[in-house]
This record gives sequence, C-alpha cells and structure tokens, in this order.
Amino acid sequence: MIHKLFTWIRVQEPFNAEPPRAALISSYVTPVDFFYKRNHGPIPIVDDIERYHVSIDGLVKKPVQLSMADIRKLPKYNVTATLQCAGNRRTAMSKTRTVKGVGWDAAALGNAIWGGAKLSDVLELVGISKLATVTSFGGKHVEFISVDKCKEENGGPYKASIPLGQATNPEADVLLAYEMNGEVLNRDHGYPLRVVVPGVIGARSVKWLDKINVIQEECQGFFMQKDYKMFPPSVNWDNINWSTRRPQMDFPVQCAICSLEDVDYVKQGKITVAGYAVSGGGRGIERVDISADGGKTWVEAQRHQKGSEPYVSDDMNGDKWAWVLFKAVVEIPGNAEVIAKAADIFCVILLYGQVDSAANVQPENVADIWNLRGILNTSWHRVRVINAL
Ligand code: MTE
Ligand code: MO
Repeated sequence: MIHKLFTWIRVQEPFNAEPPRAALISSYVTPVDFFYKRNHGPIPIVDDIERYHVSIDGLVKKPVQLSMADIRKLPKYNVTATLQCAGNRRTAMSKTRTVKGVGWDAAALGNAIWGGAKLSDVLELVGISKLATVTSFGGKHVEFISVDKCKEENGGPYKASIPLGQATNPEADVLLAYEMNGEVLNRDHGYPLRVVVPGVIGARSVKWLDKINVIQEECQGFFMQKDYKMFPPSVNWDNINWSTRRPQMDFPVQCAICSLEDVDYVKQGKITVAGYAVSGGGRGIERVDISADGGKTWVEAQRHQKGSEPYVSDDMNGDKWAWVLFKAVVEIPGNAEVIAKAADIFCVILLYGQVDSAANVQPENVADIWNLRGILNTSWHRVRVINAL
C-alpha cells in the first residue's frame, strides 16, 4: 500500500494535526513530518539562538541561566519514546456523548528518538542531587514554563510540572530535547528545546522551554489543575469539582487497529490486522489479542519494535518507553466486529531480588470510561468490517 505523506488538520488555529492511522504504523520510528502536532496557542518563533536561554529558578541554592551551548555540553542521550496526547481517540468517545476538545482519531501519538540532556544532569548544575525528592529549600516539584501563550492561561505561557523524584531520577529518562530523530527539533515540536517526559501523557512534555522552576506544590497552571484529569461519567460541567482529582500523569495501556478504518470494506477470508500498543510508566506490552468475531474468540498478535526480532516485554533489550507494533492474521467471517485489546506488564524488583509482575488490561467499553473532556479513551478498539463482494 502506498501512503501519501500528509496529515489531517484537526484545528487550523491553534494548529492541530495527525496522520492517517494506516500510514502511522508504516514505521517503528515516526517521521517528523508525520508526527502529530498538538498546540494550545500560536507556534512561537525562537530565532535568536545566541540570546536564547533557559533559567532555572525557585527553591534552589543558586539560580542559573543556561544557553543552548551549556545544555549541549552535558552528556547527550537518545531516548526512543512514544508521545501520546491524552485526547487520542477522542472522536470515538464523543460518539457515546459529546465531549469537549480537539477531535482526534487514533493517531494523536508518535514514536520518536529524542536527543538531548537528561533533566537529572541539568538539575545537578543547581546543586540538586540525583534521586533527590526534596531540595534543602523544600522544593518537591519541577515546573516547566514555555515561551508560547495560550488563552486557557489568560494569555500566559503553557506550563506543567512533574515530581522532583522523577526529574532527578536518571532512569526516568526525562530529557531536555533538542533533537528529534537525529535532526534539530523543528518549530512545531518545540524548537529549540522541549521537555520529554517518557511514559506520561503528552501534555507534560512542555515545548519551547523558557523556564524551569523548582517549587513546593505541583504547578497550579490550567492544564495541571483544570484540565487533563480523569473524571467518572457522572461528572458534568455543572457539578465538576476539579480539586477532587490528581492531574493525570502516566498513560494507561492503549492499543489501536490502524490497518482498518472504523468502518471498512473487507473481502471474506484471511486478512492481516495491524496496529500499535503502548503503555505508560515504562511498562511493557505483555500481549495484544485480536478478535474477528466481536470478542467470541481471540488470537494473540505478534509484537515488534525495531528490527525483526519478536518483542519480549520483560527482556531489557526493548525500548521501554516506546510502542510496539502488532500484526495478526485473522479469518473474516463476513460482516464482523474486529477488536484489539492489550495488556501491559509491570515488573518490580522486591526485596531479595524477587520479581513481581502485574498486568493491566484495557476497559471493554468506551461508555464505561466516558468523561467530559474526552481523555484517555483506552477502551478496546473496535472496528466494523463489512463484507465486500
Ligand atoms: N507545550 C507547549 N508549550 N504548548 C502546548 O500547547 N501541548 C502539549 C505538549 N506540550 C503543548 C506543549 C500537549 S497536550 C501535547 S499532546 C504535546 O505537547 C504534543 O507534542 P507535539 O506537538 O510535539 O506532538
Ligand atoms: Mo495532549
């Protein structure tokens, strides 16, 4: 199949776009042009790179200003990580009941190789040691403030925060990234510098970074406190109380079929069903199951990351922050519902080196997880095939 390199523009201003779902899975690493773009305000232009700097301030001993040259001097890491918008698959959720937000199909995510400095190394420059969860001045969160301005912040900058313990943990791989797939980060994705918080909803990966603030409480910005929180279906715009929920951080287990549209014409017989599966928090994908008869019978899909080796969720060779692509051959009986569901795996090393693992599964039906902002539609992905004669 030949896919033209184009993306669907979901909103022109601010610019929001995603690729066609079938094209998304044609490569493990998503080409930059094809990577979804999610913006809350106009895309800023940072052109005077000599004068550009990031300030680190707040509850630190000595605030500093870092130029791009200072950041490039730190050890460079390449981290393959899937970034996914919390609103991915929102359009499907809005079919249950109206939701508020950009209407996304199933391609508001992408897998890139992010190159940059580790935030844990950057924070050492202001005297915060690795694995610190609190600074000597009481700082417990790291806030990222952007250059762009958006209406939700009343014209102020986009911002978000993560816990200090995640920011200072080298294993969490939080980056200040200046490269995407080996190229200089482009304007759409945050040039000259963005945060990449692997395993966490895209909203926390602040683009066009301007300031880093070490603060006591989590960021009080709109997108942390009045958005990107998961509510039950009973909560509506009249009875919502934002303060009753925590800001969403890790992404739950997700998967989608990309080789078929929501409603597609298929000839009876064997077809290959393909798509992606991904989870947050560094959890691997333990299995992906496909049904071609509305959930009566299932076959396990093959999973792949880079190369041709089958992916094994608990071997340490996989990219733990990245999606897996899956494929399964199924027999289409005629008109049918094709379903994909995934389970992730979380391994923790307990005392004495014993390994415990727990699997999370996806909710069966979108109606059960409907929420007014239409976030985290991680329900089983169901598509309808119609017998093409
Ligand atoms: N950072 C800034 N400064 N402004 C934004 O609007 N959007 C966030 C995040 N970082 C945003 C931002 C959201 S909701 C997502 S999903 C990701 O960026 C999207 O990153 P991308 O456009 O590089 O795909
Ligand atoms: Mo997002």
